[in-house]
Amino acid sequence: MGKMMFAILCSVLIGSVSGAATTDSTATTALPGSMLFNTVDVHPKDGVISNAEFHKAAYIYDLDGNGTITETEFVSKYQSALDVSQSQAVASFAAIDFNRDGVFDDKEISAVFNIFDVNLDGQITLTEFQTGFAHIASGHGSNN
Ligand SMILES: *[C@@H]1O[C@H](CO)[C@@H](O)[C@H](O)[C@H]1NC(C)=O
Ligand SMILES: [Ca+2]
Ligand SMILES: [Ca+2]
Repeated sequence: MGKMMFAILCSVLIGSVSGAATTDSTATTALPGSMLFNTVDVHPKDGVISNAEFHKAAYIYDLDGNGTITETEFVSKYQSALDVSQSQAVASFAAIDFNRDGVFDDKEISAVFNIFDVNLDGQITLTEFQTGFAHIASGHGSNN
């Protein structure tokens, strides 16, 4: 993705940080970020999530294995995996489906990775993951 697009994503995310702080700070505190981190940091299990690990984890949501992660697949899996309501899962999908075509594609997976990877060193630490995940879990991302 271009620098411009990334800057837009960052500003959107930063915008949502201040919004989240004032409106729903309690909703994002109890999320199983570290548990999820451990399921993604697997190969190698070295305390950071690489781009490859992140992509691999994302494709767990491709339930029929046809190479496309649809909104239906994401919402279904995310809802059961994280024990959240359907509307929360839909909001989380909306936060990562940047072009709003109903598919979470490779470009968007990379975009989310880059948002999580705050210091842009190509790795996501547990702290970076928990922060990024809290925003997506609360439905903040591309749209508010
Ligand atoms: C995968 O299936 C979905 C419908 O479930 C469809 O929209 C999509 O185009 C399919 N992708 C491929 C690569 O066949
Ligand atoms: Ca699929
Ligand atoms: Ca999309």
